[in-house]
Amino acid sequence: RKVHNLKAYRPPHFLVEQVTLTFELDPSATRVEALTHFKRHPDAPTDAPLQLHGEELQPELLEIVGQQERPHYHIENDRLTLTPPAESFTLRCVTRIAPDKNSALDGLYISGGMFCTQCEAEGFRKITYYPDRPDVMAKFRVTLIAEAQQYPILLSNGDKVATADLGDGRHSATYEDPYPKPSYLFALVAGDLALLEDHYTTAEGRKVTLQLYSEHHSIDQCGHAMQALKKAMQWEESRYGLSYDLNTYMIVAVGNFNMGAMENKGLNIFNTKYVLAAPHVATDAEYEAVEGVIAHEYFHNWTGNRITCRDWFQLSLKEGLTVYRDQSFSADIVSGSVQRIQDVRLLRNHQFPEDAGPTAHPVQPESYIEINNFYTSTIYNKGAEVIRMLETLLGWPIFRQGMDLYVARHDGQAATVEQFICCMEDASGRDLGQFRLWYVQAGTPELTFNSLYYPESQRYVLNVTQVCPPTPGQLSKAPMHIPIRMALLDPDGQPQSLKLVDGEQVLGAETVLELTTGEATYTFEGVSKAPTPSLMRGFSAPVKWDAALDREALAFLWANDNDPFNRWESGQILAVETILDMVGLTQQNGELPDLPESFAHAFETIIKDGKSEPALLALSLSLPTTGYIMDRMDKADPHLVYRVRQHVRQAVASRFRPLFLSLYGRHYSDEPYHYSPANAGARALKNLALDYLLENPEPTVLALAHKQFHQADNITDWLGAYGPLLRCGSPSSSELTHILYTRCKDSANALDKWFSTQVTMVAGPEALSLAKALTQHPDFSWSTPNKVRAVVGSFSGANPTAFHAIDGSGYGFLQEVIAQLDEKNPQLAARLCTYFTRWRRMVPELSQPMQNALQRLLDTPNLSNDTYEIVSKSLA
Ligand code: DPP
Ligand code: ZN
Repeated sequence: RKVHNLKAYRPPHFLVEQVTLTFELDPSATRVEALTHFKRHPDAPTDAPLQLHGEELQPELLEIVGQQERPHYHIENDRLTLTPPAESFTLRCVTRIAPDKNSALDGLYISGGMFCTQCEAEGFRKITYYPDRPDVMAKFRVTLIAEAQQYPILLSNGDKVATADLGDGRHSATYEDPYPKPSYLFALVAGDLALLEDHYTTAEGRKVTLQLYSEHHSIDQCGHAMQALKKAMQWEESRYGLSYDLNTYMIVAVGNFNMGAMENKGLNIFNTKYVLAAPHVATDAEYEAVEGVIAHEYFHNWTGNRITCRDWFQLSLKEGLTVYRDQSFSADIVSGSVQRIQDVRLLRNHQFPEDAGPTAHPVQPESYIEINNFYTSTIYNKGAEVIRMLETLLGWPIFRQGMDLYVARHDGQAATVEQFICCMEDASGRDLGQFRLWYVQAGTPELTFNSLYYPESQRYVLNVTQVCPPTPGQLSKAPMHIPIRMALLDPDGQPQSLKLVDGEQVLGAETVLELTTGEATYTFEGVSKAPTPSLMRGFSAPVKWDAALDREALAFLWANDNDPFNRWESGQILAVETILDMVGLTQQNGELPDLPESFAHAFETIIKDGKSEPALLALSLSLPTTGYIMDRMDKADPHLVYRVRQHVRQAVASRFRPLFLSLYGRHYSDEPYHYSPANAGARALKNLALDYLLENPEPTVLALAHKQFHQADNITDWLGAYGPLLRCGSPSSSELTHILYTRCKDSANALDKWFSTQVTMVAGPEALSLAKALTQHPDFSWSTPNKVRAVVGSFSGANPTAFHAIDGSGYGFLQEVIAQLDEKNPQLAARLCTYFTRWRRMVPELSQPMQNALQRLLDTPNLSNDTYEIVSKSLA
């Protein structure tokens, strides 16, 4: 299979100045005419051929405008090669495509009766022959022609410049986008859609019309997204001084979509999951996610669209940077500390395992077979952490100057990661040579701290070492440039002021140490009381660390650290260590040990904490996931970890039953649902309490849960009661399942949660037959990625005991699903393969059947590049 290498990058031989597209939309035979004006790249050799991409296409017509004779060309391996007639010329190309047969949801396809597109990364080549690479930026003029009755709304990028009634039942609309863009940002939509409209006036005085389109029945669920969009526009102006640059900003909600959303210039296309929000269809977490994704796509207008990527190896240039920006936005509008903890949880649950597995790759990958496989947590979330470290190292004002320089220098260009770093260097005057390693070295660095306090000299010595484990193709690593944000807490939990021996200045109560070597020692003086170190505050680098703290110190930090992230983190470490100890004891003795008193006491202090905001407290009282605990084991046994974790939950739940009951009562509300961060936090804490209480489902608690389920007016609370009731095997489950179905049946997004909650919460062998049965449900569809993710994704990723069934039945199910889906939708199939990639880390009785499932996939005939790449790398 063809491997694409960063080193092989060459600029294009021909650039495109203008492309004029005309679509005659027809579900089974859409005619696409492209008039593309090419101009030879100034550096290209004069005899360079013109090379165009095209997949699953046949040209019906190919001619050079103004020339009688037909051009010479040949087509091979999805490439059309043509001898150019001149330095600059216009090619007319007509292709015919069948959107109704496009089940890969890549290129032009049909979702719920509407035409829509997804062109990132390489979908445009399924529409017409074109240099489908991001460093070719062109002005687009697009005319859409379609039946007026069936497709009254016609949309494309930019401003609408003309409309016409064609007299034969068809109508047309023409759009012009004044900003040159790569083909991956092209979009069109045609359908019968409802519109929600609003306005925003930019700081520059531009009056922008904001349009949100969705199916008629869900247009009343778009208000939250509209508010989020306005907040994002305002936030970017105040934080970055960047304003929107067209007269219209359109967002279309689409039911069948592979990704979360897509930042096409002026015409975002969104998975409905990240647009629609109403009390009965979206959970609190989804209300937050809508704000985050709306902001993410909006922020791409500058970091992605105005400045795009030179090639796909630079993907994190736009994605890491834009995730960093949307995270900062959410931190500002929701809660900084809650947001930080959630971002870290996401990184640890997805990126750390990826970085420790067979598909590990640097933030700037060196090679790929299928670029769609590289829209990963490493590119997005680790990429965002790398940007965040730059902000930490340079400080916000200098970082912002670097951003301004980046925009000033590269606006209108297809840029590289290297150019971005150069801007940060030029703005700060600092050498970021070593920092660049974050982009090219894969793997999660591991820090080990050791410290000693000398009361006589009032000195505190902190020693730290770093190592980065080998990853595929990278056996040894150089030390990285790692910011360590730290403080030394006195016995009251207050940070003491810091002064390094030989250092000129007093550093204040918190400082950032810059580790650049494999080992370093820092000596602080004037430390009057034995301190507890608070290290990596705010998660100052995407690393793992061992702070070498005993349980007492962890409990102290869990209760007292004035850094909210570290307070949460200390509780997580304490829980992981406690559970791992108990796992060891269970293995030795064959029976579950009692919950250690030390943990119970520490937990009690937290649950009695009256000061923390409820959302933070809910996070603090949540145990680390089974997956995260397993990552800490050489050979992971999901069944054992699950059992021990459940045992801890049950022990805590019965011991603190009165406290959980009082938490529940205090945060219960009869008010009608209204989303706000504060309300969401209260619901989270209340539902967490109920979740614990239902570990011991006695009548009082069951009554509370049923009351909540029957009386609540929102899906957050329905699921908050329904999920744990299902898990504890309440006899009312099937009745509740039916009631919940009737509440959800009119919303695909609500139904997704009806599906996923069932396959997640039903434990053991029953879950597999349930998952299989649900794939036969009339509301399930293999063509809708959200549905596949709700059933197959939740089963494989969120139900460890069922997926890892010892007879291999869970693996067999996933493997068969992947093999079948691969023909229809390779991107989705390849995503599902990631549940198999960590097979080497499992206990032998599981790793063997997992490996077998991967091998059977590899042996599947006609495997797509997408699936082949993940499977073959996993087995390598
Ligand atoms: N649509 C994806 C995102 O916004 C890819 N650009 O991240
Ligand atoms: Zn993005």
